[in-house]
Order: sequence, then C-alpha cells, then structure tokens
Amino acid sequence: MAKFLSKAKDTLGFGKYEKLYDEERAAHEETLELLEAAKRDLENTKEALSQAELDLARERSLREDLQNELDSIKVSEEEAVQKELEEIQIQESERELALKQCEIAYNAMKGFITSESKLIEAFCSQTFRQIQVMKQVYVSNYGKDLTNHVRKSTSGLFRTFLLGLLQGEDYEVNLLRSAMKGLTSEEEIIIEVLAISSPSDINKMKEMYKKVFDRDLQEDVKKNTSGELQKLLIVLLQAERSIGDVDTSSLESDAKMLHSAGEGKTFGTDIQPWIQIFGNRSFAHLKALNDEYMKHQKKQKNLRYAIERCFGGKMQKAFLTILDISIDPALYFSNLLNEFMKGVGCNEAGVVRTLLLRKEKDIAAIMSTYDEIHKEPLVLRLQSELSGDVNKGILAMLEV
Ligand SMILES: [Ca+2]
Repeated sequence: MAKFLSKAKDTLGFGKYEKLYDEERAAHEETLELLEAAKRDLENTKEALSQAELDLARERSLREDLQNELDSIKVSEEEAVQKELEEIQIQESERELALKQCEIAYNAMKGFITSESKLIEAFCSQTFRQIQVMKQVYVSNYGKDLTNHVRKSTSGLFRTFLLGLLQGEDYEVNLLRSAMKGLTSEEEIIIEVLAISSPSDINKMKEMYKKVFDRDLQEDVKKNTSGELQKLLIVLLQAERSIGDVDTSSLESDAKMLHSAGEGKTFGTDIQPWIQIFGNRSFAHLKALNDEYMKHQKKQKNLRYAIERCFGGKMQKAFLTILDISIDPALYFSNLLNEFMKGVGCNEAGVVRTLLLRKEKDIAAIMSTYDEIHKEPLVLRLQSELSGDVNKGILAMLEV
C-alpha cells in the first residue's frame, strides 16, 4: 500500500492521487452501504420469521382454547342433563333461599353489562349444596342453564372462580380433566389433587369422572403422564392406601428399605420401594416414618432430607407433597398459598384453585395455621395480593 501510494504520488502527482483515493473511498462506502442494506434485510427477515413463529404458536393455542371451550360447553350441558335426571331432594327453606339468590344472579346477568358485584352476592357466600339447589331452581324459573349463563356473562379468572363454585363437589374432577386436556399435562395439579386424597376420595373421584365426562380417569392419567411419575400416580389411583394409624410392625423395616434404596445406595436410586411405601402406607404411618428414618441415617436427617437428596424435578415434588400432607395438611396448604403469593406479584390462579379445593374441607384450619405462622390473617394477605372481582369474590367466600 505504501509502495503504491508513493508510486501514485510520483507518477500521477498529488492531485491525481487524491482523485483516486476519493474514488476508492466512494466505492468502499458503496460496498459498506450495500452490506448494511443486506444486514437490514436479513434482520427484517429474521424478525418476520420469528413473528410468523409467534403467530403460529398463538394460533395453535387459540385453536386449543377454542376446542377446550367447546369441550367444556358440551360437558356442562351433559352435566346439566345428568343433574336434572337425578334431582336432589330440596327442602322448602333451601328452595326459598335459592329463589332469592337466583333472582340476584339473573338480575346481574340479564342486561347488556354484567354486574360482577351482584354475582359475588349471588354465589360467593353459598355452600356447594346451596349452589346445586340454585342450578335446579334457575332452570325451572328462568329456563336457562345457570352454568352456561355464568360462562357467557363473565371472563378471565373471575369466570374460572365462579365456574369452580358452580362445579362444587365436581370441582376436583373438572380440575383433573382440564389439567390433562392441553398439549402438556399440568402434572403439579394432578399430583396435588391425587396426593391428598384418601382411598374413598379416590374411588369417589373415579366414579364422578366417569359420570361427568364418560371417561376413565386411570386411562386418562396413563395417556397423559409418563415414566416414574406415572407409576406413582397409578399406584395412588389403585386407592389402596392404608387408613388408620401407624403400622408399628413395619415402621423400622420401611425406614431401612427407603434408606437402602436411596441414600444407602452407592449408585443411583431404586425408586420402586419409594413408590410402594409413599403410595400405599397411611398418612399417619408416613408421618411417623419421617422421624423413624432419622434413626437409620448417619447424620440423623429426616425423610424430607433424603427426598431432596435422592430425587429431582417432579418426583421430588410428588414425594414431598405426599410427605408434607401426611405431616400436617393445613400447614402444607398454608405454605402452598404463601408460595403462590410471596415476592413480587401473585399466582392468582394457584391461590383460587387451592381455596376452591379446600373450601368445604379444611379451609378454617388452613386459615388459622396461616395466621399463626405468618402473624398476619390470611384474608388480609389475600386482600393485598388478589386483584379486582376475584379479590372481592374470594373475600366474600372466606368471610362466611
Ligand atoms: Ca406477592
């Protein structure tokens, strides 16, 4: 280059060299511009491509939502027909209350704009049974299916919440069904629902699932889960968990067996004994096993420690859920609620699901356990975490 420059200077003179330099520079700039343009084109194409991917994914999920919606409408109509066939025996006082509540509900939904606060008044302080009575009274008085009317008049999580109240005792099976319906199964929900259930609860759920969806729960779980988790869930669905107290005769051997299949094993973990024991022993037995295990562990650590060491991912979650529920269900659910609410934001869907699941079971115990541990009433915490109509509805439900 230096040689070329000096030669150019010599032969062409400085002025000519400058002209040559300008030409070179112009050509160089043009090339740069072309390169820039090519880069921009590439970026635009990339953007368009990722937008197209996004659109495709959205379209897929919309289509799926639509299908789900269609399925659930179909199901709820079938459900309504079923319910009409076997009307519950209604007492006069129940009918009177239902008439009053139905009128509030109807007025809330009859106009162009739905009154959410009236819907809260209509449903949120009623028992599951009373809401079932309302469903019957609504059909005969207004000629409409109450569930469908609510579905059409509401949206978002508020709708999910009200539909949960309307499902009442069928809420668990509806939850299982929707947890398995999408592209991926929501395994945590399946674990949550099945882990806490007693054998008679499981059998009731299987019957209800068959009745409401005309499908086999065990078959659906088999189709929608896999691997070790599937094995555990199938054992839970066999509904062979012992009921009653600690089986002292097998406490020590169980603890030893879990240890030698897990922490005591040089390589890997033998999961089968874990699945058998966690799937079939009574909750009281598992609670005692948590302490018994410490006697056989060198550092005197409990079963929780072993689960955290030996398992990861969903198996860890599943075994811990069963263990925690065995030790203290109210504590487990108050911790779960705290998990959903802690930090910035709130998993409102998780909170609503948990409260609906425990509504007529142990919600009072969960509330007092929460108050005790967090030194703050659960209702106050919910009030600051939940938003809008869901907030008002949940508070009305808990303040009965
Ligand atoms: Ca929060």
